[in-house]
Amino acid sequence: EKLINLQLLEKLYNKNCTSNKGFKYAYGTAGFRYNADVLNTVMFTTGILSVLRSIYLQNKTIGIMITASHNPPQDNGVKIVEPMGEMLDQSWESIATDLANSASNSYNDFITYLNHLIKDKGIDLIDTSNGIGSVIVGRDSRESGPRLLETVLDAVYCFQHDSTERVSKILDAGILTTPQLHYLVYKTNVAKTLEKNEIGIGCYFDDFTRAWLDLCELYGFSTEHLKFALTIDAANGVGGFQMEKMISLLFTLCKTTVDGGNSTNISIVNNDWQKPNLLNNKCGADYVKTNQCLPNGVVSNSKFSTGGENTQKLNCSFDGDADRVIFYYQDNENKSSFHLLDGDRISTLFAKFFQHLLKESGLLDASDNDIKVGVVQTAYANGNSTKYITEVLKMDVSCTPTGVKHLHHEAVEKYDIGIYFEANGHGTIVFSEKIKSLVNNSMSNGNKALKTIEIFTRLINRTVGDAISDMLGVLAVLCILNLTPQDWYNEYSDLPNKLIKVVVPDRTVFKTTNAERQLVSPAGLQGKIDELVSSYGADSRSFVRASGTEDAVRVYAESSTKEMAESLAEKVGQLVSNCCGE
Ligand code: G16
Repeated sequence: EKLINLQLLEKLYNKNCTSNKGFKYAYGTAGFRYNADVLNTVMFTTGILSVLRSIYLQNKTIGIMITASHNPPQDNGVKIVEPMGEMLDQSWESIATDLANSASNSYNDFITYLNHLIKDKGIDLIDTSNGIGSVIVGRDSRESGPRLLETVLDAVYCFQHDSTERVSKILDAGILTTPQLHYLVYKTNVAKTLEKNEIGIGCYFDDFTRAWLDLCELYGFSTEHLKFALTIDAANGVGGFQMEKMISLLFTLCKTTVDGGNSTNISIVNNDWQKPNLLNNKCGADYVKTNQCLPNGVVSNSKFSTGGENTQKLNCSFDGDADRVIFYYQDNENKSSFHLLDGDRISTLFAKFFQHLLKESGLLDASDNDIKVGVVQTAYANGNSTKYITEVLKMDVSCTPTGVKHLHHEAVEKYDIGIYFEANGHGTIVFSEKIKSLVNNSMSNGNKALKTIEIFTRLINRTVGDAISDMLGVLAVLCILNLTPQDWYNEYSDLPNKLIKVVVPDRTVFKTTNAERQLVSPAGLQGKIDELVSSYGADSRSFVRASGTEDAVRVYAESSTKEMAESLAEKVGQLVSNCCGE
């Protein structure tokens, strides 16, 4: 009377796991990510793993997001979400890999590893009184999504009690953004402890619109009269139509009439999410960040004329699953007037803002409060952003390897207000329980700064980077501090930089240390890079690391001029290629 129906398991294994036998899977920066044709096996094992993890965690709900985020349309992948909305516990990543690879070998290997896992983790599939597993699955707009979803559903369906016919619970949340799925998982688990029934994605819209409207009321700005004309490039992904819903709600709640959900101030371009082949194609956050130019569909010029008034024009780009956002503007047709406000700039804006709020709030006056505020970055952070935070704002900065899971962990461990953004626009702000209770306990005196911090703990998606919530956060800060996009940009100047991809026969030979800033393998390559970098002068830096989402090695370089940064990246790229050719 075990919870797994073995006959069904074998049948569904044969249906799902035999098309690409022997394929070797590896858990990457954000889950498994490959060409969609080879994903069936790992989708099946991820379904199995998620139910087991749920039972292991006393029936807390686990999330599965089927997405390949910024990758091209033919790819897909899966991210596993923990009960409080974080990325899968890192100690389970190798388990996820081993389970997938055992299934890729043979049914016998799969069953052997599965038994070992169940025994090793002490997962009780006989006495299921604590629960039989609960999973929520969502997907982005890719063509392969429905097929891969079916495989996940097959896997979960194997968990059915022979005698009671109880089946593990799975909620198909449909097409939504990755951060919406994270948030839904978190809210579901909170609701469960409150013994409430199922919760739907409506909670996402309710919570974030409420927070935004609270800020509008507190500061007297409105969605309708933003100081900017904002163009959102939705990368032809799921973020566009979710944003449309959000905008129309914001306007309905503001009780204003809006033509088709759009105001004159906010428009969405690259919103063809129903044409999956256009996804991330010459648009989206990754394209804009890497190429440092406007995406398709966004026109240049910094001014926008509404009713005779000249309004500042600001643009932003989401990525395919809307967990990243970056901003930019361009003064004229000239590409050199393109100004990027990337993840580093979002961090510095929030850092400056919270420093200001804490000062105003009076919380810093009581020395025993000892509030720790800091920024977490990766090696990709522009050298001048780090300098600005430490030298101008005089705040603490930490550096971790690439991957939100690392930054999130560091921010939670080290800070009461931990601001983390990767340069590519992926990030959020985490607030400790301590700061939340300090704020709540002192709020009764009508202090505006305290109220603002309290609202921001609700406006920012606490679980993971979220393009929609981060975008609202940035807009709010610009309104509150009365900053134009130009003011924001002029806080410091970036060191010119260049990011390139080099395709090599085997990227796994590239191993790093020191938060990915130095290579330890292939032997001798770091020495050559160091020598090259030193010939480019004091402001120069370069590093090399294998991507964990694409089959390529990334090379980043910065230097005192654009030409030098580009030349350094190219030469380091050559060193990488040569070293693989030897
Ligand atoms: C994922 C991760 C990010 C990471 C990015 C690129 O983003 O969540 O933390 O920066 O991949 O990683 P890599 O350089 O290893 O390819 P997304 O938005 O693609 O899920």
